Amino acid sequence: AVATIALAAQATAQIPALTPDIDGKYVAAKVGYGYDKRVVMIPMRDGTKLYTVIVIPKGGKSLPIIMTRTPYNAAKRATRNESPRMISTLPQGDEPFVADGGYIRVFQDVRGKYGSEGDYVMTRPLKGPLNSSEVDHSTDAYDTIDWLMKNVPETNGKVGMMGSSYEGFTVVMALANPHPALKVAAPMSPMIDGWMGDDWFHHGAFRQINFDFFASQTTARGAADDVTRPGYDDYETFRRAGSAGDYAKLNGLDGLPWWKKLVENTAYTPFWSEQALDKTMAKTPLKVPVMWIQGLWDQEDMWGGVHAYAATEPKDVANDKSFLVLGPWRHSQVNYDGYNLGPFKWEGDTALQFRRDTLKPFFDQYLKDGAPKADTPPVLIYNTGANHWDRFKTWPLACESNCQSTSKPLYLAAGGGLSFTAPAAAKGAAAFDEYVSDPAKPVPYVPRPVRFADGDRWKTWLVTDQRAFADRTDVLTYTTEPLDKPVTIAGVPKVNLIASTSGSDSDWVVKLIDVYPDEVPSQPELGGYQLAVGMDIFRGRYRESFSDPKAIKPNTPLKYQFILPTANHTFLPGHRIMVQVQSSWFPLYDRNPQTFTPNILLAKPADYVKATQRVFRAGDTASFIELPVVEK
Ligand code: PG9
Repeated sequence: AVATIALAAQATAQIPALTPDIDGKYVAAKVGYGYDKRVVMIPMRDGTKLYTVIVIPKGGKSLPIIMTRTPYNAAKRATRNESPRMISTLPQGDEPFVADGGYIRVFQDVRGKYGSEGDYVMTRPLKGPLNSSEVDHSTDAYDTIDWLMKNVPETNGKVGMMGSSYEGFTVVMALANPHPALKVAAPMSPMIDGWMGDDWFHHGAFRQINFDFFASQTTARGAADDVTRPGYDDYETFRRAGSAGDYAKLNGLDGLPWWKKLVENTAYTPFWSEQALDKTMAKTPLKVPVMWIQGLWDQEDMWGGVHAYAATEPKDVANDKSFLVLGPWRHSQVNYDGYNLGPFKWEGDTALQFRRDTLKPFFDQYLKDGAPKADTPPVLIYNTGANHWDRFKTWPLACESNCQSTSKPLYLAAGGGLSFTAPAAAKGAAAFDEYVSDPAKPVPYVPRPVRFADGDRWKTWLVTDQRAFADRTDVLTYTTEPLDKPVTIAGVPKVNLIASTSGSDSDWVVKLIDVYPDEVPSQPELGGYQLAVGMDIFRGRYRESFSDPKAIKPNTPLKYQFILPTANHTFLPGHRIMVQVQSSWFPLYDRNPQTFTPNILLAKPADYVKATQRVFRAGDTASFIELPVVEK
């Protein structure tokens, strides 16, 4: 018994007391780090502090800063990989800038998101009628730059800003009243006018894919839960729900403040027109050189970059402030690989070529002490048919008047034809083609099943083969003969549709398509491919006024004029040009009930009716697309 007691005492002495293994004291050893990452809370003029990550090359001196202001988590944006190398830590798009340790990089959370204090307001408008507070993204950018100038000893006192989409919008905001140290800016696919053709609406038609976006943006300060949907096919889910408003209600999104703003501003109210940044930027000459950048198949912000360029260019009298770059890219692809978009392959990595050979020298010129003047073309645009970059002095090359070439009408013709020759006046009854648009069976925007959550499908949807829709009985298709010589367009195609509906409201979707030859030996899957060069939707109730919607007079041919996305495209010999017309594009766009209701977002099941649609094509009711054809 004595021995047992002795053994037990010995065992107790050897067993250490239980202690916790997370003591919160660990600091990772930064072995071999080529940079310093500082996280600071920068105070704004109203006392709100914004979470800011500053990444500085080790030993850096007299370096310029490139800044991005984001609603998408600055800490994450500054951490592609956890790596001791700056090039690996920062996003892919930054590689040319940081490869030689020549730049300081700053990412900041906008107010109200992730690490930043303050209230979040979706794309917070500039101070003024829509913003009675003393702060906006322009003042926040100003205050941040001011702080960086005083607190980052490694800088040479020069700042550039770049960023895409929402981050492009914050770049443009900083230009409204730029800090003197802001020397250059590159808004990429910036959100400029959310009603005309960026994110929220296109010519008044609501983009339902944004339910997911604003739910993720406005249900939490940080990362929000993913939106769940009951079925695999969003086409069916949204069709069953009814109107966009019914979908919002069913999913508990109708209480979100942003949804209420959308419902109150379904038309082009001052809420939209007053915050359209192309209008703001047009008012005063640019103080800072700006390179407006976007993709030619930009599925989110197709309107912004080109319109902001067009708005600022006239006041750029010395031709040294407003530059335009359009690549063969999807939304934000400028910051990733640019070898291809879907099955369309380009001459190398067009995105890297641009970042390395054009954007970096442009930033260097304005930001690096003693850097040479860059050889920046006023306009750099990829020709998506001939497959090469074009450097132009002005843009567009062709338009209705005062351009190098004058646009040419391409007429919808009898028997599904399409021709540059004006059709004769119809003898007897007016010539038209007809289809029935049935809201119960809307035309899908991509072949079903439709998955908004499938990011890869979304990124390439604008280059979807339009053959999937060409033969539906509710899609009209018009095609030229195979071309015997190239036709190059460089500018903005404009739709002149003369159409009637048996309903009292209607949507019109028009697509300008390059039809590939029946056989493409080098890439057989492109044989007969119908590639949309530009397509868009127009909500008929806005025919006379964007701000004051009106019912459409039934069964009356009326003119619908709207623009298609900007294009620089050569239709090659052997290809055909095609135009498709339809009245729905679901579920990307909510359905038009085809009965005039005060607010389409709140339409009720009884409002949805079939309508007989006619597209006219002769004499003074000829429908055509004004094509910006370049004459040699
Ligand atoms: N296209 C996105 C967005 C920007 C602004 C408002 C709403 C959406 C984006 O990619 O950031």
